[in-house]
Amino acid sequence: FDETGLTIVRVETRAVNAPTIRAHKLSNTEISHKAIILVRVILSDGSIGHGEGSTLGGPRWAEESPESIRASIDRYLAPAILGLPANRFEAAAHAMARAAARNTSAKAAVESALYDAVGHSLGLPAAQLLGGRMHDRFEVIWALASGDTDQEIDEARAKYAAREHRRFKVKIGFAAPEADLARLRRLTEALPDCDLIVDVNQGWTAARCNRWMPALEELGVVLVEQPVPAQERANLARVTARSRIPVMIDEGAFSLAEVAEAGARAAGNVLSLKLVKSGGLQELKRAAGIATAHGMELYGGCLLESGIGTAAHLAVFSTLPQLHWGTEHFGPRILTRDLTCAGIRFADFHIACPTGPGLGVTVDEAYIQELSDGDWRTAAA
Ligand code: MUC
Ligand code: MG
Repeated sequence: FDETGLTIVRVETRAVNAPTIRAHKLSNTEISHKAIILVRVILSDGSIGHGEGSTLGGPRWAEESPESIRASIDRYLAPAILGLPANRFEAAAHAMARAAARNTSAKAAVESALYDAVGHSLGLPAAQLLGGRMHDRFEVIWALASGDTDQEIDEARAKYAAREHRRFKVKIGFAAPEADLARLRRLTEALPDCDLIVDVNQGWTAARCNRWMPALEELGVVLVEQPVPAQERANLARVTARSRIPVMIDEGAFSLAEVAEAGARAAGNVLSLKLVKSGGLQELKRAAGIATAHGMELYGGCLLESGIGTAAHLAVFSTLPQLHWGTEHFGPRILTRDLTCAGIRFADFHIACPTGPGLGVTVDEAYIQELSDGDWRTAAA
């Protein structure tokens, strides 16, 4: 028993497939629906918390799939935490770490739900439980990823005119570099007041980087994300050393040891922070600390989460002394309809950090019911 007397009594999962407003293309996958595993944690006082397990294109962006996330929660992670004191977050994370290696998206989903549930029970925002807020809002980046330049120009101009976004991340690496460069040139000409970031999603070799990074520099691209394969941290270090544009490591650094290695080798000078990589809110804060200790800048990454996962990220981001590049949590807007109906607010190129108890969002139960093919499934101890 703990100070509050609260225990974890039930963990439930549910699979939904939420449509996106358009196709979203990466170098290695393309989606028109976002598969999401939702988690619900129920405490002994009846408090409920929600979390979200994210993937992109099945096991394409990383090794976890919606099916594996749900199975690892139901079969291993939930039994490991059932009956534990609810507000001992470190102990719950430790129990999950012992129950399963990696499975970071699954662990992050459960931990998000736990913070949400305890926050609701105590009437405190999750950010308060993570050290307290230092920021109220962040500049929010939008991703251009249809691959159709005319459509992307129209989309970006509309976002800019509506004061929704003025920094854009362009997904490249699915076409030849010559074609990507031509597309980027048209985008820079059409969006003179906007910043462009490119995400190659591991699509280039180090040799291609040597050949094409100077051209990106010439176009005024402000940041290049994960140009080479994830496991090639030595090559990423070489590319970073040669580049005058900041280089961000994304798929190449999941664990704290990988973040430390990236920092020590200067494999990237910016880290993309994601729950799906860190495996939990506390671990995400630690990743930020390790990167900062190595002099890396921080970027608030996403994996197209709905408002639930977005709020979990914002809870952590809001407690960091500095998030140099702002965040790309545009997920609630890429879905035709978000899974939350209150708490997520975008205004004047920014996203506001929710302030209510727990994650500070209201889950749209009716819409979730509409989207999912089954009911909540209870994990047995
Ligand atoms: C990634 O690799 O960054 C995040 C935004 C987006 O458009 O794709 C994702 C994944
Ligand atoms: Mg990326």
